[in-house]
Amino acid sequence: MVRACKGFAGETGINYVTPMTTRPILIHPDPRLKKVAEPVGEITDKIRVLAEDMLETMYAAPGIGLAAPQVGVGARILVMDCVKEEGAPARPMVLMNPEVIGSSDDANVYEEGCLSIPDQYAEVTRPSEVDVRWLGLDGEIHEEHFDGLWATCVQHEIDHLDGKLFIDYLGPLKRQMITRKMQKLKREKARA
Ligand code: K1U
Ligand code: ZN
Repeated sequence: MVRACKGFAGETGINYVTPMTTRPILIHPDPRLKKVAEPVGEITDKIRVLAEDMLETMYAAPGIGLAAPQVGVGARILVMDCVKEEGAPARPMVLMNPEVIGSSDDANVYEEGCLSIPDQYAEVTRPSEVDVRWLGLDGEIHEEHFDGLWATCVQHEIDHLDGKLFIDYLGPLKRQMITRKMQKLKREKARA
């Protein structure tokens, strides 16, 4: 589909007419989800298209975040929009080479999900607030303090860039049970 990315304008720097594509999301277990992603060097058109496709894929899923390894690209790029509103994108963000540069001592428990582990949810404890530094599509370094769902989401997505899934925080039995369910789901999808 070719359409103007009006909704993605603003801080993402994506505001031109371009084909937008959703990409297939990898399902756990997949070795590409376990790899540490490579830092982004130059901001090329290929990177811009990837970021745009990731936002499109995230909104279509629907989800509040997505990391490049989930669409099979081993680059340190994540997108997120945790504004809970129906309809148009609210605050689409593209973070490249994100780093947590500070985190609160107090923790937050959130029942997390993952687009690579469909229909499975579990409580994960993480710092409730984090300071994050990243490279934006505008070529500038950004820093922001995140709390609430944004803090949970950005940590979940940075984990993806380090080859880590939310189930890695669970005990071995629960993790194995979820992994088996996903193996079954993948076998069924392959047969269909
Ligand atoms: O990384 C991902 O797989 C995306 C994931 C992000 C996330 C969810 C919950 C806690 C931390 C990180 C999702 O978006 S799962 C879907 C989801 O949470 C959601 C979907 C529609 C509306 C609201 C939330
Ligand atoms: Zn995830």
